[in-house]
Amino acid sequence: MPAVTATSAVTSDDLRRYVELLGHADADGAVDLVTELLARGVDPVTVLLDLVAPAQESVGERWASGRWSIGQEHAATSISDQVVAAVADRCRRTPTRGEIVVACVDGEWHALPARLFAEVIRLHGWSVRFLGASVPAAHLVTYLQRHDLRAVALSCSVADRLPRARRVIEAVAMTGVPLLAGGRGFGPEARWALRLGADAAAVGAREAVDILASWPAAWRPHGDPPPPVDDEHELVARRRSALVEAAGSALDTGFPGLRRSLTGPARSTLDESLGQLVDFLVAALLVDDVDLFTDFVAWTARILGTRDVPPASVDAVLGTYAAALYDFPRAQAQLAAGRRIL
Ligand code: B12
Repeated sequence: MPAVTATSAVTSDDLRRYVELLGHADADGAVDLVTELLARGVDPVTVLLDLVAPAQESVGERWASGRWSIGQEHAATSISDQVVAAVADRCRRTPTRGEIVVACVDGEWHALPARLFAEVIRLHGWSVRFLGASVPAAHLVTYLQRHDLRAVALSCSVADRLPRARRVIEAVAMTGVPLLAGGRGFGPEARWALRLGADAAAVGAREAVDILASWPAAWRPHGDPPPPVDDEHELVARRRSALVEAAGSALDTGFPGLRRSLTGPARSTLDESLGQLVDFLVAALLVDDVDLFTDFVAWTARILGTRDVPPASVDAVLGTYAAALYDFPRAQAQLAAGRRIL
């Protein structure tokens, strides 16, 4: 392996400059910066994974801590999208391997992580058809029937989409086309993807490149996934609206004036979190992993905390859900674990 020289890596100064340009919504400046890096000899995959991806993480952190508005985050992401397109344009490759379709799970709007992954594998010689955000299972299946593709790469960034990911994975399995699943929504080491029946899984694009190179040897060809433990996830999902309504009333009773006192974005973050807590509970029940739920509870408390919403209100919401779901033993256990970490 050749030694990495100072000029062939992305430096912390490059990253700082790039995030600053995103903060100023300076698209030309951002494209100029990556053009400069490519001219300096930085590998395009390094630009994508060591500049654009960590910068986007930092964008997420700034939004989470309330330092950046949603508008700033949207502007930054749109610029990173332009930057990825610019890298793709300046670094074209003649495909030497098969054709792969990359799509996001139905309801998953994080297209940029999937796009980064798609460009990385394209730079490694794969021919890529990129279908973008939120592709419903039926449309994906129709597409597979019309094109002769080597594999499907399914992207999921947020774990509350796992029930839909399961439907997509099951539908693709019927077509016989192998499916590689990836993205942070599939959990640590993408373990929930295998639980839902994916043939192979990876969190990051770099490991996925190795997995694709080893295709099909390292893949689990349509092995039957273990069935869900029971149907609690479906029964809880059906009660979503009633649960959210009960939680809203509990907040208004237990924390009078709280919701009215919040500004627009903080208020909508709190209101959305009521449904998201149910969605993550459903996903955690589906893959039977309490960490999925407790991690989200901790995340919610942190996000709401930076928006002046007390953690006790999250506890009150979980308490309301626990009372309403008294006859669901696994949901009870998850909710109790969620309340313990608050
Ligand atoms: C931009 C952004 C958005 C944009 C997305 C626009 C777009 N074009 O992508 C919009 C505004 C739509 C959005 C919406 C939401 N977002 Co958002 N978003 C982000 C942000 C800031 C950047 C995303 C990004 O570009 N990441 C790029 C890199 C960093 O992602 P990556 O996962 O490392 O990508 C690699 C791997 O995942 C892998 N990979 C990806 N796909 C695949 C596929 C395969 C097969 C393989 C093998 C690998 C692979 O390859 C990539 C390169 O290595 C992230 C912050 C973050 N840390 O990512 C939050 C973040 C993901 N969002 C978050 C949230 C909560 C939401 C919302 C729920 C907010 C809301 N209240 O509405 C919604 C959900 C929408 C939905 N249902 O999908 C949270 C998730 C928290 C959690 N606990 O899960 C994050 C982490 C923000 C935060 N810091 O808290 N978001």
